[in-house]
Amino acid sequence: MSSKSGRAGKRAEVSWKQSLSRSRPTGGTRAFTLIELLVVVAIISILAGIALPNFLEAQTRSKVARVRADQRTLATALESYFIDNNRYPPRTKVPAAAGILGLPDTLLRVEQMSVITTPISYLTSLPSDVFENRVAAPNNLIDYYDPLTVQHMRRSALGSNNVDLDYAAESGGAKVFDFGWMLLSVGPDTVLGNSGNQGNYPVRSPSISWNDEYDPTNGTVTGGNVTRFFKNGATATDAFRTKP
Ligand SMILES: [Ca+2]
Ligand SMILES: [Ca+2]
Repeated sequence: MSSKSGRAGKRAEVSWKQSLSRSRPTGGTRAFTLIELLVVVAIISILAGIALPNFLEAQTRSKVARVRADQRTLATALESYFIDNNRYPPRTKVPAAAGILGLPDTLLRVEQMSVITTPISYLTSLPSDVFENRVAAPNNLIDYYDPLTVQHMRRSALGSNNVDLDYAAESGGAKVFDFGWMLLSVGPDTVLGNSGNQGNYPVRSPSISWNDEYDPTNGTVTGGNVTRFFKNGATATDAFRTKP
């Protein structure tokens, strides 16, 4: 009798223990506590904080490399055009008053750099500026400053307020298109100048701070523009300060 009741008591004890272990919240033994989760979240955010700027910098660096490669391709196309036509393409529609340029009518009607892609395809399409992906076409293209515009900028840099057509007349007509072009990307800050204006194509105003060249040693994202000049290795000084 006593052994029977003892066995029954043990059984009751075991089932009580089982029910206790079952009723104990599993969260207490297996899941993470709030503190542990917070620590994990903190560690992840610290790691992300380290990795993200590196990733963004790498992205910016690769975009700059892409712009330089596109400018090199454009430069090759421009030089090929020059070999065939003995002048670089005029960037903008030349006004009627530009008869002094002595250019054929067909050229006077030419606008922008469409002559690079048609009728002879020196390039299948004009490369867009990877830093202007939020800008509407055609302003999202890499800007091209033709020799006429560069000469105008050269005169501005020298403190002369002569308009470009004056220079065209002085330099003997179409010859003005054989010297000094510039290609420009707005660069990592995605704008052309201090006032936040975007790179327009065709360029509306030739007044930019041309000496503001992008240099990664100033920081990956800085205000400078990425430019390429008519001759490999030529600088803004060559283009805007030196007389041809
Ligand atoms: Ca542009
Ligand atoms: Ca810029």
